[in-house]
Amino acid sequence: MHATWLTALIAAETVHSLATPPLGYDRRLLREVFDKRSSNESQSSCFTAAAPSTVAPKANPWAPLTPDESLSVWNLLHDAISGLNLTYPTEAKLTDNYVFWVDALHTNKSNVLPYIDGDAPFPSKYARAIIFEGGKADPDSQEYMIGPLPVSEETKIEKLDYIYNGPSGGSVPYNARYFDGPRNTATEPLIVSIMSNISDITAAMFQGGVYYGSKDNRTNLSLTSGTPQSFDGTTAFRNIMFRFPGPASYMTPLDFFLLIDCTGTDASLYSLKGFVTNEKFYPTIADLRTAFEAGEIAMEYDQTKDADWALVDYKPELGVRDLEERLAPSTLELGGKRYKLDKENQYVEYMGFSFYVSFSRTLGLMFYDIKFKGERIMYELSMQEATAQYGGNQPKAANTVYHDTYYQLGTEMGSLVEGFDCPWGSTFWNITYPSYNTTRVNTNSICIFEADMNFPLSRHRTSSSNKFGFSNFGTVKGAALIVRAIATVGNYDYMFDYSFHMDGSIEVIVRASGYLQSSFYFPEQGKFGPRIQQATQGSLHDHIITYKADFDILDSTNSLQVSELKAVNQTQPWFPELGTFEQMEMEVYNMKEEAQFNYAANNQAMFVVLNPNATNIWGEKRGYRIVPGRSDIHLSTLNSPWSLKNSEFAKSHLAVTCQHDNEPFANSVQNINLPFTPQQDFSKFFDGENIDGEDLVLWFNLGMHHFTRSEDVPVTLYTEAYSSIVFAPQNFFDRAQDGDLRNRRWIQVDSEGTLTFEDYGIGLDTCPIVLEEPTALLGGVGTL
Ligand SMILES: *[C@@H]1O[C@H](CO)[C@@H](O)[C@H](O)[C@H]1NC(C)=O
Ligand SMILES: *[C@@H]1O[C@H](CO)[C@@H](O)[C@H](O)[C@H]1NC(C)=O
Ligand SMILES: *[C@@H]1O[C@H](CO)[C@@H](O)[C@H](O)[C@H]1NC(C)=O
Ligand SMILES: *[C@@H]1O[C@H](CO)[C@@H](O)[C@H](O)[C@H]1NC(C)=O
Ligand SMILES: *[C@@H]1O[C@H](CO)[C@@H](O)[C@H](O)[C@H]1NC(C)=O
Ligand SMILES: *[C@@H]1O[C@H](CO)[C@@H](O)[C@H](O)[C@H]1NC(C)=O
Ligand SMILES: *[C@@H]1O[C@H](CO)[C@@H](O)[C@H](O)[C@H]1NC(C)=O
Ligand SMILES: *[C@@H]1O[C@H](CO)[C@@H](O)[C@H](O)[C@H]1NC(C)=O
Ligand SMILES: *[C@@H]1O[C@H](CO)[C@@H](O)[C@H](O)[C@H]1NC(C)=O
Ligand SMILES: *[C@@H]1O[C@H](CO)[C@@H](O)[C@H](O)[C@H]1NC(C)=O
Ligand SMILES: [Cu+2]
Repeated sequence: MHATWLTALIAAETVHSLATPPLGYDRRLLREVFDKRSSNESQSSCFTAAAPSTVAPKANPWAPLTPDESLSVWNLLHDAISGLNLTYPTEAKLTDNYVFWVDALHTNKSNVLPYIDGDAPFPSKYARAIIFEGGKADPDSQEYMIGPLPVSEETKIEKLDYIYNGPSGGSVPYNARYFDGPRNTATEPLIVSIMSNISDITAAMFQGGVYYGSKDNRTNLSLTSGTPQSFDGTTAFRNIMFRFPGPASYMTPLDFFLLIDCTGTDASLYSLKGFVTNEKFYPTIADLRTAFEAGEIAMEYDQTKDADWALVDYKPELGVRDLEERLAPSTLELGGKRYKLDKENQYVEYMGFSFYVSFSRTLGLMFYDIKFKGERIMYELSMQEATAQYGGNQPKAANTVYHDTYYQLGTEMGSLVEGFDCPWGSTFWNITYPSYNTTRVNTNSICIFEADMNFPLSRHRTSSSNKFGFSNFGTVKGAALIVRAIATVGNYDYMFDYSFHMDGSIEVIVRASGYLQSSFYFPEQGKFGPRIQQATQGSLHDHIITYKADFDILDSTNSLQVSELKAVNQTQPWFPELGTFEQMEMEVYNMKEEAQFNYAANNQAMFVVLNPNATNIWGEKRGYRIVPGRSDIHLSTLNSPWSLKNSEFAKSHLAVTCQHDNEPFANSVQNINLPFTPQQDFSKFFDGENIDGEDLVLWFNLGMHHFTRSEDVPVTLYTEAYSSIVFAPQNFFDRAQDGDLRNRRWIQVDSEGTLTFEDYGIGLDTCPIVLEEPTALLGGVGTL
């Protein structure tokens, strides 16, 4: 490899950079642009040599549905013999039965283990389908399981109740079900009639802004309403906020809210609950008009109509930075890819690690059977929910709690830009999921790459009195394999990273960028966030990202050991002058029962998942430690009505339960509209079961308290908005797993003072200085 070649390559990459995709893009169009671009890239990039292939030991039993499977499930559901009486979704009305979505059903662990660890047959595959049943006398949303697949005489359609612990299993009351297109459409006439009536008022308040309906060409306000839209499924409501439309409408909110009741499937019964503006409530149009005519309603600040300030494009007016025209440093897998893939089975091998990848339309990436050097560490590692809860003295912020699985977070994982979202030369995988009777492809939406950690994994220089000041000097390269996807769910771009480190540790990281859901600025509302634009306040909120880690340290018999650091007063006879003195010691015990718990104050407790029946060579129990990282938090409010009992998983740092086939998920995807009567109540998992020496599951939260700032404009920055956790071997091995790595340097000085430099044949050919002149580079002890 030569420097000139590298320079030429970098120049080529610059030329091939992708133009900014058009705003307000059609997703299909964007996909085409990306596809064309990636095929051009594969002709020109020098780093696209595919990863070596491998063959998974077993076919992937967690795989998503294939296009054939999902089409046959779709056809079966729509066949008259199913008795489901389904209408094609794009033609459906509220009072029809139609499919919301279809996905693979989570495979029971009890069926998988005998297959992956033994000779049992491939576990039967099932689909799950959520069907909106507006055609029933008591309309609801009902979930079904369909299997076994492929569809045959034996395939049954059964109600899927067993994964939920709420009162009605897989049934969600109509008023709490996902607020989809038909429900939106049903509320439109009421909204239009109200807003047309007061168009003179909104025009006076908001620079001519009016709403006559989303399709009316006079309309120049847009609207949004968040969740929850029901508390218990008996009623439904929309707390609507108006904004200026455009690509950055999240950043141009208006101080005008319309609250409506939209209970039931008969839209003629929907009604006005009132208006809110300037922190006052007006129950009727007449009340609003009276206040308006009395001059009590006027805006102190104008919202910006042109939101160019909120776009992530080049802003030359910010100035020029010296040398910034040069290409920034990049991770390049210069030595060739060091991981192997079985693409068909979505199976990965890297530096002793092996694991399967799967995908769910709601949860996104999932990892199964994570092993290191052939020994199982985790059965499953998956994201379970991305919650965000806001605060503010107006209906939208106060009312907003998001569960992003409700919006099918997985399907929002979109194309990644090579060289920016992921390093040049990364492996890109597609995501596929059923969409009605077809299968949709999000191209290049998962990337896999090995990255330089840019710090050594380990290093030491032993001191000596010789002229170099050391006798031995070892340093080991730090690298990790990262699997990444970015889901743009409405305003936010959540980046999910799963890192597999050389020493056997596993790191989970989530980052957030994208638009704030902001509010209209009021000078006295600083307690809900700062002013970030002329008329915009960044709304205070929490992000809580819940994950499941089904540890199987060697096997499914595990315990959760706590080592609490205690300050104790004691005496030591050889220090008589001290009498009683304080020092620390560990109190070590296993947790006995399922529990939701927090990290100890000052992190003075270590939590280790271990196998009570396996010891290392030193007789210590083999385990993995839970190492808290950045911003491992839980929700700030534990008793808010908007997240009362449907967000229990977000209310502690950690939780541990016994693994059960009927408790695969922390949440249900339509739980958001049921805070009082959840379909899935995570707190019910904790029913006193013993966890000591059982198959246990660790649930953990990452996130951040989003103290918004003007630097959230145009979008939140990944540098600050991130959270992480590490799972690190704790007496799992007999010693650190770095001794077997040849990507290291070992420098010795013998008794004659001769220095030798060992590189194990591994180096960067374009930078040979170290090999030629080690003494010059190392220097030694000297005086100036
Ligand atoms: C791909 O390369 C061809 C040939 O150089 C060029 O005509 C085409 O515009 C490129 N497409 C994109 C999307 O860059
Ligand atoms: C099927 O659903 C439609 C509404 O989509 C309804 O009019 C019809 O009565 C239903 N048929 C049966 C047999 O339930
Ligand atoms: C507007 O609303 C007022 C108060 O509800 C009502 O009296 C009036 O008839 C409405 N006007 C129109 C044009 O709908
Ligand atoms: C809305 O449209 C009207 C009529 O074209 C125009 O006068 C007004 O400036 C527009 N207001 C906004 C906020 O776009
Ligand atoms: C809006 O629609 C009306 C009726 O369809 C049409 O007459 C009018 O020209 C349109 N106005 C604009 C600005 O497009
Ligand atoms: C991703 O999907 C595109 C379009 O269907 C296809 O051309 C491409 O080969 C797929 N890529 C991978 C890695 O499977
Ligand atoms: C999907 O359904 C639509 C509407 O019924 C039909 O027009 C289309 O042919 C179907 N496609 C497939 C692949 O079955
Ligand atoms: C140790 O003893 C000192 C002096 O009595 C006391 O102040 C301190 O709180 C004790 N520490 C602990 C951990 O009990
Ligand atoms: C595992 O250890 C537990 C307690 O440490 C013990 O009760 C149990 O019998 C052991 N199981 C096996 C299979 O060795
Ligand atoms: C999975 O396990 C649950 C709970 O034991 C059971 O009800 C369900 O039928 C199983 N599902 C399949 C597909 O075997
Ligand atoms: Cu945020």
